[in-house]
Amino acid sequence: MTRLTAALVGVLGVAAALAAGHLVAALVGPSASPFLAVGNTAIDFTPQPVKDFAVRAFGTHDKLVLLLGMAVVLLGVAVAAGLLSRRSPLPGTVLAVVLGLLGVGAVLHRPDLGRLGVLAPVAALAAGVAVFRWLHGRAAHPAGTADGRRAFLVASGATGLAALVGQVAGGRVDVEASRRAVGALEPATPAPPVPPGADFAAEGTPTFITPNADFYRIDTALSVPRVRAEDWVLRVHGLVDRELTLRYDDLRRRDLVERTVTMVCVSNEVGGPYISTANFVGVPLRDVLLEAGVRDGADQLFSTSADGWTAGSPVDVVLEEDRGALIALGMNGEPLPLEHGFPARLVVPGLYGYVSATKWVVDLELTTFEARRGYWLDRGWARDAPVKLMSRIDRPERGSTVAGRVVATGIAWAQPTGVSKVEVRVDGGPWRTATLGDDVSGSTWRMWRVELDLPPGGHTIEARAADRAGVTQPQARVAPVPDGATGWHSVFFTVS
Ligand SMILES: Nc1nc2c(c(=O)[nH]1)N[C@H]1C(S)=C(S)[C@@H](COP(=O)(O)O)O[C@H]1N2
Ligand SMILES: [Mo]
Repeated sequence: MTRLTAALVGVLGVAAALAAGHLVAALVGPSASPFLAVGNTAIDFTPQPVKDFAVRAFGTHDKLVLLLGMAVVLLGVAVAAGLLSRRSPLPGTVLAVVLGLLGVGAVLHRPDLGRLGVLAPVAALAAGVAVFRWLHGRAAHPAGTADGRRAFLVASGATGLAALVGQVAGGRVDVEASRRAVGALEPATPAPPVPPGADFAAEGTPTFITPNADFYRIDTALSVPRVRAEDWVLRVHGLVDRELTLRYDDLRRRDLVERTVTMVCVSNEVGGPYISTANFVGVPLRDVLLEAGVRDGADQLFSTSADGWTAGSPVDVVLEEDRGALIALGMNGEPLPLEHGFPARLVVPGLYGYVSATKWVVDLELTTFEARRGYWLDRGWARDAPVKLMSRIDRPERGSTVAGRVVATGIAWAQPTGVSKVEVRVDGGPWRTATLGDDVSGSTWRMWRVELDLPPGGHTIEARAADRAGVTQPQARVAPVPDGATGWHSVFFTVS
């Protein structure tokens, strides 16, 4: 057998294994797909500093980088398995079994899969071993003859095609069709329109409402959970007077409300990009919890996603009438995009996403902070995580050169009370009060703008915000871990 043939046999064996696993996973739970299960488990086991590094280095592409890395390693293993097996199929068979068992282990480790999930990597193992041995037999046996070569080529082609079909067919839980069928979610109570003076987008701030395609995205999901609206069920249970089981239609038939809310990630650095604003449409979370009847002693609302991710929010916060916490179904005039939690997610203004904003939410348990711990709590992050008072400078940009008069703009946020003032200073000089954009609500960011006359040369601009309670944003720099960054954003730029 030539080296090339041997490598091809190895690669096709692995392709067949992945495709078979993927196909079976479509039936027993998409995250059982062996490649994804191994990837997800790798994420769970990755040490926190490495995760932080990956997010810093690759931003929201961190997961793509992981998948590509795994694909390269797997390709290497497949080629090696083929090359080692030129004389006998034994080494490749052993490797296939080891890889399969790795998949079984990964699936067993997933919190979101029942025992049936194991069928996917078992199918992968069986298909991998069978196809590898079959192709090996074709390649080794009638070596050299034209007929033998043709038979091997046909067999390889058929395997490649079958693997492709398995991979494509496995991915098709038709959640896109389900989302299209949901159609428009008309709120009975729309959000007040955002006044045109709310942002300074022409001068460098973000638009007040972030388009869905630009909304920041943070989650641990390697593949987006694919839950169809018609299959979705939300269970409300635990320390309640009566358990509720809510279906999508139960919720969408209610009077929906629309609220403009700014969401922030706790891992946002001072000056960072992980903040966005949308019009969310949904059902007040408070109403649903009051229907269930929250018992005394329940201090935590523990929410679980379809992929097993969990978050714990303070019950008193989510029950506040003015807080406006939602079970959201829609975002900016559409059903939630898949990456932002379709069919349903939680949105709680003023709490960082990791303690409140569960996407693909399927379970709400009223419990205590003693009894259960959300996903990020055992990974170094705090239990209590209200969003911190913060401001960011968007213009001038770091390191830029500005000609003539400088228009500085930016954003500030202080959920749920709202921003009352933003001040800027240049080169440590006196503070100047910026003009604020029109106010939308305490649950959203507030944009600011100030014109500065500066001499040519290098300058450093700093900003600080104050909230409606009169608290001023603290100067001291604190890193995001464990409960959010603080400190004044400062930007160095040059006037020409
Ligand atoms: N199921 C699930 N929900 C999740 C997360 C997650 O990893 N899984 N991440 C949370 C975090 S840390 C943040 S900041 C917000 C981000 O929501 P977005 O991706 O829609 O911006 O979602 C939250 N909800
Ligand atoms: Mo986050």
